[in-house]
Amino acid sequence: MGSPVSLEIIQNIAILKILNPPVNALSHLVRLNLMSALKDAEKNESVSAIIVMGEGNTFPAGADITEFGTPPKNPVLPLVCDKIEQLNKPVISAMHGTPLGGGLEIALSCHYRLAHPHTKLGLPEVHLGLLPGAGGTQRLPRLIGLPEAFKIAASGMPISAKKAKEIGLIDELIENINDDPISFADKLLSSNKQILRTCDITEHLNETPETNREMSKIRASFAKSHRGQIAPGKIANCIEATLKMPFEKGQELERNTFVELLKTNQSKGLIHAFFAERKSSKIPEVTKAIPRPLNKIGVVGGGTMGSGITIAALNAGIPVTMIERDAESIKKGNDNVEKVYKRDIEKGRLSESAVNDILAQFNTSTDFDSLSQVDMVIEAVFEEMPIKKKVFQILDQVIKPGGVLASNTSYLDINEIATVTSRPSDVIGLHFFSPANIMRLLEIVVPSRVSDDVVATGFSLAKKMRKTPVRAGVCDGFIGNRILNNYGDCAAFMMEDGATPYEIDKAIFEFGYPMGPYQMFDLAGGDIGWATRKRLEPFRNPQSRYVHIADKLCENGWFGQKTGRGFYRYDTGNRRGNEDPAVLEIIEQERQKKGITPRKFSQEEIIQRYIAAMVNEAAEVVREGIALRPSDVDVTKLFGYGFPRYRGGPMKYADTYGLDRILVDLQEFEKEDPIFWKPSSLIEKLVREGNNFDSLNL
Ligand code: 3H9
Repeated sequence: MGSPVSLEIIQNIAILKILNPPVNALSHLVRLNLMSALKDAEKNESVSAIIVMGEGNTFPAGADITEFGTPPKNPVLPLVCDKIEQLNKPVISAMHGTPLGGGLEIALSCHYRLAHPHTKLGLPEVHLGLLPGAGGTQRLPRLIGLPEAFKIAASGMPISAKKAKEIGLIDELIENINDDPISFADKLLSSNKQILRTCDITEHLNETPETNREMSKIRASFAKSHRGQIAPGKIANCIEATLKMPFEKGQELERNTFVELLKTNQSKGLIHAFFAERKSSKIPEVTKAIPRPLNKIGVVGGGTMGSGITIAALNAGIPVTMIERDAESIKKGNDNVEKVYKRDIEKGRLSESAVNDILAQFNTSTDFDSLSQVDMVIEAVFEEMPIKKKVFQILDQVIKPGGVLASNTSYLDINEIATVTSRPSDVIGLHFFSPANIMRLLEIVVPSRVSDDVVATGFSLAKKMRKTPVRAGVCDGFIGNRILNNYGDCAAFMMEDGATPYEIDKAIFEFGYPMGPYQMFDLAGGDIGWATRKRLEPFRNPQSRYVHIADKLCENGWFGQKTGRGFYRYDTGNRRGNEDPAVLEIIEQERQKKGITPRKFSQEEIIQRYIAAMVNEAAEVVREGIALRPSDVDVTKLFGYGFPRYRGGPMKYADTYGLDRILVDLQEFEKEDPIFWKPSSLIEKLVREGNNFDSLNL
């Protein structure tokens, strides 16, 4: 294997190119070779200037994340950056693609920075629970001032090259990534101002009341948007240190804080989430088959789900024909779609002409025959088996051979739906989450007779729509909703035994969820869960505990936000809702009927039970092969159900908490309800073997 860093000398200019596909991550081998190429260029007397760039797709997109957690090997990245900055020959970075994290830190230590206009520059370490650990927190404020540096490092969001030029992060925009840096170097060598070390710049390091005010404002806003996370505050501390200590001391603080953050469970959880998200699309069918084309799709149903799916497809550049049963429903579907684009225009996200171009790809019809030429049709009608079956019988008649027939069902048996068609190998489940144009998760449900290329087509649709796909097997509720039902039941038991829904919501919110389960049920609509409970009633184990409280609320017509009342009251137009004494009254009546004397639940116990119920069902989902691996459960819960990303997902959380401790909790709870709390045999096996869920993440 050749060196990942090449050194080419053109006249008196040394060009160092980093090649480590796919993203030119700064692995140990890259750092070693970069350091040695820098030393060669330094020693070579014919070299007057040095250009650093990335080969292929991008300038380095950061440190090699796979090396985190292993002992650091010299030369560590901060040393490479210092070496660049201290060279006595001008060093120019020529960036394209995504110079991120350690990649951008290399550029910050160069004496000049050039970037192609399409370049996206950023410091995304915060997304991994870390901070820029190779001088980023010390050099960026020196270049662009504290507030801008803090926003870039604490948001983790990349900025465009144009913006980078405006704020002084780069010196020039370049069109030709190969020739323009050489011209820049030539110009530089003929001037007398040649070496500009970022560590020596002081003009932005003035502590003014405005800077202090702005920093406090940004700190407060990140404390809210990154609630519960350690890294943003630490980033602020390091950035503010530029005002208080010399560069080397600031670097030391940064390095020590980086090492400290690397050891936290938050960073371990976020790094797990990074790889889990990418692993979820690595499934057997995708390696075996080529996806079918997706040039045009049909959507049946123009309600919330159907219109959301339509928008997701249109945004992915796929023309859509929407089917509804009559003119009135067509109008509603149309309005649902147009409303979203109107808002995009108002918010300045899209221009009017861009929206017109998108909507030119959108048709509606009441006639199923209009779908005859689509490559895929996604059914999003009422969640009732007879209705779904009727739609699939029609689709079987009208869709061209080879077209994919997909159902957006969130619970129902897709094997059964497939039986009404003459082509079960073309039938698949595509479970979108509401609002489908926004939510990243897509459960791809694989029935027993579907062909591999149809599954691969589902994953290809997800990619086009920039969704995060998870492969799920067929069972009631698939991965996400099946597990939700279990911890929903657990919450109901705690409520009946003494906790109020408000205490439960508070505990779960403070665990890191955006909202608690009862706020979520109110938002989604209590009628949805009610319909599922009624559908499952005939199959319920008569020995299993059942809590009637939610049904009682539904019987009153209290379906949540949409009816102004659910577990909370929304009568003042307040979307967060107020606690409702009438709900507490209903809960009390139910307790009395069952002779339950309410007891206190601490916040800690609420979380302990809630998570144990979630993990126990999730283990069954993995054991039965409904999810391919524990990390797929994590992705489902992170992207579809608001599990706090910095905890990595329920399975990662269980590993961190200790699977043996989860088992002890389950065994303890089992004493009060042996049916509900029966520990999953997978957890028992893993604990017996001294293993954890991560051992199954192949
Ligand atoms: C850092 O720099 C710390 C320093 O401050 C201090 C150090 C002391 N390492 O996302 P994709 C893999 S922290 C290792 O699908 P895209 C990825 O797993 C780092 N592997 O491509 C995937 O592998 P596979 C700060 C990495 O085109 C493949 O590359 N930097 C890394 O959609 C393709 O990735 C970041 O956090 C990495 N750094 O997006 C940037 N990056 O094919 C993280 C990617 O086996 N990366 N891989 O599944 C990204 O945000 C996106 O990958 C990027 C490309 C936007 C670059």
